[in-house]
Amino acid sequence: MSTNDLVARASDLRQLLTRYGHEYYVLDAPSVPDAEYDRLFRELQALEDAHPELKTPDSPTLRVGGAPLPAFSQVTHRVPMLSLGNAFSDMQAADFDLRHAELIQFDERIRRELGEPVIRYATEPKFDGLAISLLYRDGVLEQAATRGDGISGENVTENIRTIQSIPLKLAISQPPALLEVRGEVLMFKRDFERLNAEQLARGDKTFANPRNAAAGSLRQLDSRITAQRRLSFFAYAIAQVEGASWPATHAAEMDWLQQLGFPVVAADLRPVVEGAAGLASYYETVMQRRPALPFEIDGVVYKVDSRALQEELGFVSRAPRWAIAHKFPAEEAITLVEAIEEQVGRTGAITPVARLQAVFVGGVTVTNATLHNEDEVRRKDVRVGDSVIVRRAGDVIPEVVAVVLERRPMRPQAGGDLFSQGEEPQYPAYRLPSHCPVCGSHVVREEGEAIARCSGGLSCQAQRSQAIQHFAGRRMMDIDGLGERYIDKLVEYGYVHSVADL
Ligand code: JCF
Repeated sequence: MSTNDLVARASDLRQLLTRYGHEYYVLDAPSVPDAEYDRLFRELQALEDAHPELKTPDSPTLRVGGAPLPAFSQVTHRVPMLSLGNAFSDMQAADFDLRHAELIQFDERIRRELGEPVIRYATEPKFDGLAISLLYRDGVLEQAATRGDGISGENVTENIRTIQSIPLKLAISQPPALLEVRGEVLMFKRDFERLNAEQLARGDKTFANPRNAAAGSLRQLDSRITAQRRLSFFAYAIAQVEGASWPATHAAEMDWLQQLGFPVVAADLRPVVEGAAGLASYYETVMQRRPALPFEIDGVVYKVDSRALQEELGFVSRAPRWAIAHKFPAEEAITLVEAIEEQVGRTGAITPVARLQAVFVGGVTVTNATLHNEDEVRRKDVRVGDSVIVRRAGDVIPEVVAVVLERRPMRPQAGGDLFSQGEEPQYPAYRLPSHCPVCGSHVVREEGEAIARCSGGLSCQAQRSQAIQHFAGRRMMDIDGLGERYIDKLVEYGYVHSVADL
């Protein structure tokens, strides 16, 4: 091939791969099989390897990562990365005005300052990830930086290029001379689960939540590691534009970002609403949808939709006066393990349960959290006296995510002397009891099983009681008035030994 042909082929391949990648990773609608993408990718890689002068800063081949950096360099943000003021709602309150008092105040303040009767707000989920700033010059990604302290952050360009959904080149023929886009890097829940399973299988450390996993993956000096983690991105704002006009509303800005090739959150999750009532109903809707969303959010964000009105409102110190974050109840909290006890299920399955110092998490007060099974307790090394991160998402059973090891109660090591004053944990590692805590029968755990069981069968009061509960329950005989407590008493006092006695 002539040099001209090579240049043209490389350019065609880049264009095709960019389009197919966008279809796959942003639109979720691939138009070619994976094998075709891989074939073209390898062709471009081979071309660039043979003719390094063909490499360009927007080449999809950069997405596999490159040589490790000695350290991240610091970059000063051209436009500071601000924070948002907060509002909270008390969802326990029955009355609308009490439940959403802070929202009503926010809307009143804005209306008063603008002298407008009704304000239109752009809404969006508040992503629980890491804020990133992306700088495009003449349509090509030039630099990506973390928020840092808001004034300067770390240059993570190499790592950001490995995120498949972030355009290396804007999807328009006449790109603005300069465009700075802000958004959030995060890890989808399913990618987080998969990563943790892989880490576990490899004997590497697992991450406590998708946010930590995203942060840990983005802050790798070796971008080839970042490339192997599935990170995602959502754009949520423009920080500066040169050489194109800035859309007149936030909603139009989001639509434009989408046209330029950026992933933005689905349109039904970012409606434009009116007034405090519109905000409140959006908040309650998103809170309902939260557990089913594929990514974690810690609240929602409201912005005055009109850019003209935003400019009129301006900024206070480090936050815009025209936007706030409206937080959801936290899904994670730290509390103390007071005891670890075992629960015996209907089929004898023994589940270790952490008895916790009461803590408000996920909108309710939690005093127990499941530890799943013996291996899980040992893997997480949960002990009495430990401070633990408890998580309750949606309606799922609260669980202990991790121990805060720095807070573990320690004592001087037994047998230590002047020269070896080590410390050891005050409480021993957990062991499943050898006998059922309810009936004293042997506990057995079959080879290859995660679950240990009480071998007592229906001679075990716990198994009997739960068998009867199961029989009387909604999914079986649905016997009115025969609930858990009543059955426990009937079994405890020996009035009922089996369902036949009912
Ligand atoms: O997570 C978001 N949707 C979000 C977070 C959107 C924004 O416009 C933000 C933000 C955090 C800080 N703006 C700022 C200044």
